Amino acid sequence: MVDFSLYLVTDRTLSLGRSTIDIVRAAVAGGVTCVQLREKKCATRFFIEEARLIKELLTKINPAVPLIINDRLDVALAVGADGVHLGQTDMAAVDARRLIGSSCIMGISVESVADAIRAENEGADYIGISPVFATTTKDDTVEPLGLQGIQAIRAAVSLPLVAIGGITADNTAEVIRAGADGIAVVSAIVGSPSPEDAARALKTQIIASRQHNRASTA
Ligand code: TZP
Ligand code: MG
Repeated sequence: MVDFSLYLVTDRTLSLGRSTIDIVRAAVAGGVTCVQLREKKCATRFFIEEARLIKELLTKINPAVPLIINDRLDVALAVGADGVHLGQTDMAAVDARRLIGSSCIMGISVESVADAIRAENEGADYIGISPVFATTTKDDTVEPLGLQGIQAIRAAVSLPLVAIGGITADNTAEVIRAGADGIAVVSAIVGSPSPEDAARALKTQIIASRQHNRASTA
């Protein structure tokens, strides 16, 4: 069972000159439970080399933390990554599933309740709700879905839900209370002077808000 509670999405352009591998190492030390390698502009060979290094690192420091590759099934298959993450204009989920097989994790970004229901029907393992809040990290997002968007998707599907977009330690609690199983962040960790401390602060919020959810449903 994969723990999607604190999901790091990498971005070399926001890392203040630090390497992705150093960011990942620090973030995992701070409590990140899942890592997505997201490379929008680099040679395929570089992407594969980097993915292989990060897979080796995770296997060494915390084998329970899966490596998910953004968009590129070929890169995921080449390095034996744990999963792939696809958006609404990437390869269709049914085609991807045929290529990656049943044991590879497949995450799908959704921008509406209808997308979420389709992703569930098409064999996704988890859903990324995108974006929850406004963000400058990604420039082709739809209007933010907000906390109401999380609630509506929570009511429609039973897959694990990971919220992404504009999430910080200040709004993590409301995101979890709205029904997300986890948060995915780029800038809150990658752009922090201390990715380890940033991850730890987010984790603290997640744990506290889960306890709050449990207490209020008991
Ligand atoms: N997909 C939807 S929003 C987003 C991605 C990759 C970027 C989120 O970045 P940040 O910095 O956590 O707002
Ligand atoms: Mg994509």
